[in-house]
Amino acid sequence: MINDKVLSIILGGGQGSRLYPLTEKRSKPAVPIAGKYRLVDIPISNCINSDIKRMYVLTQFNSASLNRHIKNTYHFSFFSSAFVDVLAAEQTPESKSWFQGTADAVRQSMQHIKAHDFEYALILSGDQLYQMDFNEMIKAHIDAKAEISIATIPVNEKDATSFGILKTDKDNVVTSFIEKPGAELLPDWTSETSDDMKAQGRNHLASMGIYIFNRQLLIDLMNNPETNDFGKEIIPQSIENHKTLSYQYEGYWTDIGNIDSFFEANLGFTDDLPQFNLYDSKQRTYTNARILPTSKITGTALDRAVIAEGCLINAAKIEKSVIGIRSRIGKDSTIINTYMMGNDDYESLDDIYNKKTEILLGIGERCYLKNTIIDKNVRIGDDVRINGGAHLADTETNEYVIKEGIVVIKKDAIIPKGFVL
Ligand code: ADQ
Ligand code: ADP
Repeated sequence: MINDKVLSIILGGGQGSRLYPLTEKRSKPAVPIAGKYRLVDIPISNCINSDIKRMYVLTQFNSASLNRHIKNTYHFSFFSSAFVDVLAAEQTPESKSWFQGTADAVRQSMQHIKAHDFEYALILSGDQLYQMDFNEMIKAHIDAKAEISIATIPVNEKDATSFGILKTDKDNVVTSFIEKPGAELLPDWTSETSDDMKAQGRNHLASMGIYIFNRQLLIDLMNNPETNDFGKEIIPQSIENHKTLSYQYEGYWTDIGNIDSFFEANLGFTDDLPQFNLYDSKQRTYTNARILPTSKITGTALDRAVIAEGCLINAAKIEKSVIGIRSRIGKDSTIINTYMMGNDDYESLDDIYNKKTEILLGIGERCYLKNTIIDKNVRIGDDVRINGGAHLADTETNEYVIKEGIVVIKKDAIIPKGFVL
């Protein structure tokens, strides 16, 4: 089987500054999404669904929550060669610094990667939401006798400046590549796309940051210490001498690398027909099987609410919101356009009745929260009103950050009773 010849390398994130403050206390792959998953579950699930079972997750710093999540979630049979291992930037006699970029992350991990028997390295981003069968891409790579393949997707002009943009010949072989071109260059970088894509104004072919490299080529390229990044250096420098195939994909795919796109992607799960289908038994999304109790909801008007397990909800209204595991929401509160990540644990009845903490975990009574992301283990007192939106300027305090009108309450923050924003 070809899948046995593939080793997957998941780029778990650099400093994660674009997702700050969600990455303040954890590494990017450990950021919770859709109420019960972590970012890293998406590429790992795609690999498992494609029968690729050897995965490294490269991350800039080693967070306890990432290690715990991987350790608690991905158990494989004793007799199988499958594994998901985290490789954090480490100091060795050869390298004393953190990863300088995506290629440098792979380079610094080559001693672990090379120890495996594989023919194709599948390099994936850790911050994208999509469901893709990698076997079709691998098959196209082998059939074309390519040395490198890049998964590509048509994008519109507005988005094109954020991606690597490429052009191909009639056989889908990449002939030129430019990383994040300025808007003035775009007219020279259009491609012929399908009628459906054209109708949506998607006339530029973007790299999805998903690559296949043949083993020996990857080893050779990693021997050149001058290159730090796939998009900026390796790909543009390789296309001339190494046959590079564009594998075009037209399904749902979104980059969730910043707060705005992360928020949109999470609220997307409340759509009538979410573009990312969690309810598909052929393409499961795996995560920690936490053995949580059912959610208990009283007196709440629910409209497009996605509610994870283990919640205790007495709110008046929840609209277009994702409520994560073990969330607690008090009486008469209203939650709109919000992604609440939930809690790592419950407070005991003793703590609650004996008022050991003044403000309980979760959201208090008579609160109004709109356009917010509430990180884990937050305590919001009674009568708090946070009305996020474009009228709020970007700012940061110890408790929250506002980015493009979205109010992000930081992990473990305590918002006092009666606070208004
Ligand atoms: P970007 O997403 O902007 O563009 P980059 O920031 O390099 O590229 O990130 C790619 C992936 O690698 C992300 O998952 C990121 O978290 C991770 N990453 C970044 N630095 C890392 C590091 N030092 N260690 C470990 N992981 C790291 C890339 C390509 C574009 C392409 C887009 C598609 O360069 O050509 O269009 O992806 O999203
Ligand atoms: P989840 O995936 O449910 O968010 P985490 O792995 O982040 O779970 O753990 C949630 C909390 O449970 C942690 O903050 C920690 O206190 C506790 N916990 C879970 N697993 C362990 C473990 N193996 N050792 C110690 N604490 C753990």
